Amino acid sequence: MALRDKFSETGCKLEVKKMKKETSKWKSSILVITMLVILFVVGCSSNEAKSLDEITSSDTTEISANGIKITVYKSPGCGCCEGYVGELERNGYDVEVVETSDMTLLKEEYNIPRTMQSCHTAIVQDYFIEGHMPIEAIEKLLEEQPDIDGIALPGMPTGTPGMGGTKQGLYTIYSLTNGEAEEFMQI
Ligand SMILES: [Cu+2]
Repeated sequence: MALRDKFSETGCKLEVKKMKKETSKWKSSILVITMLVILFVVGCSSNEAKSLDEITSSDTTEISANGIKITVYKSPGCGCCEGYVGELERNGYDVEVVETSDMTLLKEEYNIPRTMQSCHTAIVQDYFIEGHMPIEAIEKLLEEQPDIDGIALPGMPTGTPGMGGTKQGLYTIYSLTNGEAEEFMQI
C-alpha cells in the first residue's frame, strides 16, 4: 500500500515535471508566434506606408507634369471651342467643359471688354483665358503669376490652337485688369 503510494507519488512528480516542460514549450511557442505576428504587422504597416508614399509621389508628378485644372465655358455646338478643348487636353490639361448659352453674361462677369472677346472663355486658377490662346501664353501666365484678371486673344485668328489654318504673322495677347488691356506678349 505504502509502496504503491510512493510509486504513484513518483508518477505524480513525473507528470508535474512533464506538464511544466510542456507549459514552458507552449510558452516559448507562444512567444515565437507573438514575435512573428509583431514582425508581420510591422512589415505590413511599413509596406503600407511605402505604398502610400508611392501613391503621393506619383500624384505629385502627375500634377507637375500636366493635369492642371482648366474649365472651358462654351456655347453648345461651338466647333472651334471643341477644337481648343482638344488642344488643351493634348497638352496635358485636365479640362472641364461647361456649356452655357449665355456667354455674354459670363464675359460681363469677368469684365472682358467687347474688343477683347472671342468665342470661349476658360478659367485656370484665378485667371480667365479668353479665346484661342496659344499654350505658351498660358504657361507664361501660370509661371509668372502676375497681378491681373486674365489674358485675351481677341477674335478667332487662323492658325491658333483649335482654329486650324496657317498662322498669319504675330498674335498680340493682352493682359486685362479691371477691363483695362495691356500687351502681355506677342507670339
Ligand atoms: Cu472659336
